[in-house]
Amino acid sequence: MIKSIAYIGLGSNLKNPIAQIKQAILALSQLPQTNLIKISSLYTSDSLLPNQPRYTNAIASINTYLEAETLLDLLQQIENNQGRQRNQRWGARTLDLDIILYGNQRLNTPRLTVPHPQMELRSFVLTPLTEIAPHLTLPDGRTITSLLKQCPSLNIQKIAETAISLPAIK
Ligand code: ROI
Repeated sequence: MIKSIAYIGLGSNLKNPIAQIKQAILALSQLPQTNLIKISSLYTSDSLLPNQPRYTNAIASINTYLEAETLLDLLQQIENNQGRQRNQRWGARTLDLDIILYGNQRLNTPRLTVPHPQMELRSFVLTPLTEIAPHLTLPDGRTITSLLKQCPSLNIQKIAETAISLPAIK
């Protein structure tokens, strides 16, 4: 099996978003064949869509032996465990977990596109990603810092240094 570093985006804008994200980080730390490496600070930002509450977001990096689609299955289970209702695409949600990057791979299957196709428009992905992996580049060679410079801010604000302290959950 091959070990990959993956970056997971966490987001919530319903039912105590900070608690949702902390609980999701705990669940990530318990994934099989996976180690949590780093967790960014927590940030709030305006929704990309009008008339939704602001979101709270963070990024986690993991080392994993799971295949990308197996990882996706387990992330969707975590979302469902935290009461995610899939009624409207793009609707407000208790928890959203996205695979942003999976090693240096490009994937395009009916369920999964990696790198995340909208990451360059998402300050709430690029800002925490730059915080934990400032020298990261995409499979096409672009740097995340160059993407962040051209990305709309969505009034992003850092609200806490770290989502959770790692020793507390190990
Ligand atoms: N907007 C922000 N700020 N953060 C998100 O995580 C987020 N997720 C979404 C949409 C509705 C696109 N907007 C978002 O799914």
